[in-house]
Order: sequence, then C-alpha cells, then structure tokens
Amino acid sequence: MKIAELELRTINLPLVRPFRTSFGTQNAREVLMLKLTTSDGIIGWSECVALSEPVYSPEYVAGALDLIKRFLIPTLLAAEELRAEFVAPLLEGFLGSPMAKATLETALLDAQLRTEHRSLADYLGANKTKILCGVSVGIAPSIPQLIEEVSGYIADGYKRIKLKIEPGWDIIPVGEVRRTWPDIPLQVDANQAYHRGDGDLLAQLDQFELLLIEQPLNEHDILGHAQLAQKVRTPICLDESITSLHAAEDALALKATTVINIKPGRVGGYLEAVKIHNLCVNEGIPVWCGGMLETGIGRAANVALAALPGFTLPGDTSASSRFYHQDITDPFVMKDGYLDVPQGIGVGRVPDLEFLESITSYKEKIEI
Ligand code: OSB
Ligand code: MG
Repeated sequence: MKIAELELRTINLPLVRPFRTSFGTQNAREVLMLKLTTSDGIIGWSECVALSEPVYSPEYVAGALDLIKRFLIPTLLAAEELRAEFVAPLLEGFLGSPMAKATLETALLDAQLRTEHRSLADYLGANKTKILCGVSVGIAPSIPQLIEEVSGYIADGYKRIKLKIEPGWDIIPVGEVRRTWPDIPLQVDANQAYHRGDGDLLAQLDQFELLLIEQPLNEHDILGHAQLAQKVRTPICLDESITSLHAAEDALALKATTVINIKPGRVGGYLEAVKIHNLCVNEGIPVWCGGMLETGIGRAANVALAALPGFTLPGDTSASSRFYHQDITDPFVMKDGYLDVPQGIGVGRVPDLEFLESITSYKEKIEI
C-alpha cells in the first residue's frame, strides 16, 4: 500500500454524565482522529486513545498530535511499501508513545483490510460473533447516587460492574453495591491511587468476592503489586503497567498480576494486543478488553478484539449510549447484555461525516 492522503483532527464529544476517576473528572471526550487514504482511494480511520491530559498515561492529545506529525508520519512516508504489520518495526526507534503509534497502525490496518475485503475480527482471529459487556462506573457524588447509577446499568442488561475506587471511596461504596446485588460479577479499578502500605486496607475488599482489583499501585511498581498479591486474596489485574508484550511477560513472571486488561492503544496497537492475548492463553491467564471512552471507531475494533478466544471475562466494551448521546458511527447497541461483533470489512464502522464535522475543533491535511 501507498499513502496518498492523511488528515488529522480533534473532536469533542460531551459525555452523558461526568466520569470521575482517581485521576480526575472527564466531562467530555476530546479525541484525536486520523483518516488515511491509500493511492487506490481506500479510506482507513482510527482514533488515538490518549486523553486530553497526561493523567492516565504519559500521552495526551496535543502531544500525540505533535509526535505523529513530527516523527511518525515522515518515517512511514519514507518506507517503500507499507502494511500494518510493518508499522511497529518502522517506528521502533521512537521511544514510548504506544497510543500515538497505535493510531497509525490501526488506520493503516483498517484501510488494508478494506482493500482485502476482510473484517478485523476475522484478521485478528475472533471466534465469537457477540461479546458479553461490562460497564465501568465512575466515583459518584454519594452512595445513593452510586446505587441509582448502577441500578440503571443493571436494568440495561450489563453483566459485569466495575467500580472506580480511590482512598476514601472504597470499602463502603463497594460493600453497598455488593449488599444490593449479592450475585453480580463485580470488580474495582483504582487507577494507581494506592500505595505499598495500603495492603491491609485493600485486603478488606476480599469479603466482597470481587473478580479482581485493577491497577491499585503506580504503573511502575511491579514489585509492590507482587507483594500486594501475597496479601490480598482477590486477584490483581494490571492495566496501566501493561504497555507491551515484554511488560506483560515481566508482570506475569514476577507474579504481580493474575489477570490482564488489554487495551490496544496502551500497548501500541491491535497486533501487539493479540501477542499479549496469545501469551495469556498459553499461560492460562484470563484477559479482558479495557476501554478508553472510545467513539464507535475505536469501540468497533475493541469489540472485534474481545471476540478472540482468550477474552474470557466481560470487558469495558459497553454500548455507545454508556458515554454518548450520539456516537460518530452507527451506535453499538447492547442486546441481552451482548454486543454484536462487527462483520463488515475493516473495523466495520465508518464515521458520520456530517456529525464529525459538527464536533471538529481542529483539522489538518498533511502534505505528502
Ligand atoms: O482505567 O480502565 C481505565 C477510562 C479512561 C481511562 C482509563 C480507564 C477508563 C475506564 C472506562 O475505566 C472504560 C470504558 O471505556 O468503558
Ligand atoms: Mg483501568
């Protein structure tokens, strides 16, 4: 393939309700989008999962935009022949920034699969046509408001609830949800908000029979997670720490995690995500697909990935309506707790261009 045109833009989508986590509150999602056109006129789309600020990971929208324009695009354009499989090796010399790199690989992969009339689910090795959905619930202003929000998701049909926690919002709210729904699959996500000395506190979560505790400590604290895993009975699941296949191998070898959350953007793209999935299948480690408040473009690809056989736990692959009144693609609608895996070519979704234009805050065509 040859790239004929590239267009970068940022969009702003308001959230249906504020999403509060230990790293801050999101009221709207600013998303960096890439449109890639091949010399045959085939279009591929992708979104960068970086948030506006470097609070979940070191990457952020304006930084990713700069890196993509300044370093990544020129390097790819200099290549003789391009395929999605060549992107990671070509960009290897630039350190870090998996989310920015994944943006390029995914747009190229979408265009490549559309050229080959093949779906992403088929390409990645999916063996399911629908996937079970979980939902991530932000820190609420009060316990009654938390119970009301969770009631709504359970009424919608979500089969697994994930509660965001932080010091001061943990044992009591999680206990209230567990008492209200004794049998619902439940897990928590701390987004690095605790410290090595918090083992006794976190062990109090054991009484609630949670599926897992996600990323309790700093992303670099692999030893701390391994020590914590000795103290708490609930499985530890790393999110932020798993930035590559190597990071996953290290965390498993050091027994810092017994479940893995795979977010394609965080690990550099869908190809690296499949490698981590395969590692986990070989090691008997359950995996699930995380989310980054994706629009329909990123969500479509995540749903395809979550249809691989090793994804045995429900992911944060919720319906479009969980976050957005209007999605930029045909929405993902949940039926009986499941989302259908897109079967169309490429990622199986395209943006509604008129709506996309209406929420675009910045747009730039790259000169080739
Ligand atoms: O830690 O999983 C996380 C959203 C933004 C950044 C980090 C996380 C999240 C979520 C929401 O929990 C997941 C979703 O998109 O549904
Ligand atoms: Mg997380």
